[in-house]
Amino acid sequence: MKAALKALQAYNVKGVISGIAPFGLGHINDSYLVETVDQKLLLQKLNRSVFKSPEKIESNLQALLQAASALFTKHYKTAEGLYHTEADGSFWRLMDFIEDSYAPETANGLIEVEKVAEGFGRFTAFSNTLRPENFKEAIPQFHSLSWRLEQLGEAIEKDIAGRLESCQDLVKKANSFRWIDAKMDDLISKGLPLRVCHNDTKLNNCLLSQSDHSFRYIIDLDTLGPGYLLYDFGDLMRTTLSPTEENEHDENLIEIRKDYLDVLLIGFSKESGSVLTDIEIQSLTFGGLYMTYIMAIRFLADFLNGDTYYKTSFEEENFIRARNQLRLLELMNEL
Ligand code: GN1
Ligand code: MG
Repeated sequence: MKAALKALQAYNVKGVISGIAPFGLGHINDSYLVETVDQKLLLQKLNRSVFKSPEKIESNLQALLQAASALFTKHYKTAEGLYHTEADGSFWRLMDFIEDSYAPETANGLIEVEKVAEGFGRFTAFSNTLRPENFKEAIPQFHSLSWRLEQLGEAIEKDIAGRLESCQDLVKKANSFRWIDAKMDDLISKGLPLRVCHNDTKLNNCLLSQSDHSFRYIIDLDTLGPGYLLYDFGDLMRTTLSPTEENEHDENLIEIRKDYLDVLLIGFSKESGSVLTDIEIQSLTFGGLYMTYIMAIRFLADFLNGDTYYKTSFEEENFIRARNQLRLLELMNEL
């Protein structure tokens, strides 16, 4: 906590700090709830092995938040006018903690789907006013499926953790969906436009009001930058259509709730519709296949690499995550 306290000093927080406690469930960064007598704040420590160039995130936040949208929670600046500060070799940032709100892990009811879809739809309408060339890719090639498939290939070849034998079926299944990569290339060659995307629109990156589920804020802006709209709509499909969490043990519980997809499309289009191009509208649901596939590949590669990227809470977790994404992908492909 010493480093956290040191980081907090850079933001000139008013009042005595009465508590700092770990908070939240993200797979990558560490978050802390900071309490003073009169306010609650969220302090985050950036995962440096994932985000190797924090200055890119800083630059994206500067470009984004100067456009001052009510879609995002307040981010505090240091005396130097920066959102990040370095303390004990780590990069930190400080935001308002939003009370009476929650970040859903799975969608429990159409009202949640509607509000999250509207929230990300509003984000899309807003981000249409931003120019992709003013934003940087925080992680180069983050959503390039070709690159992710290459990484999986390397992981298979090295089999560094000696796990290949145990996941041959998943590797085979994953290989049967390689056509998704070719289809994406085809869409790009047909003029799919690049825009500023959130690039991590999983359900729990949207804060809803605890009282009436209304949309509050879009959070987790680490990967915000150039991208294709189908990434954002696709990650919403990936994380809302099944009632299961990413690490669900029982594969048979994975299902596609068709009515959830209908509400997702209606809510998202209602808020973003006027800024979407025809090719984007036509490729929205392909995004579900693309994002589910890319996550399957990433989880499988991390399992083969011995769990070096995602936080895990049990040994088989990345195997189970990959298996579940592939099951979800099969079901989506049957739609
Ligand atoms: C990571 O940080 P978090 O949990 O929102 C990952 C996303 C994945 C997601 C899968 C920088 O997001 O790309 O979709 O896990 N973020 C990064 O749950 O790799
Ligand atoms: Mg994140």
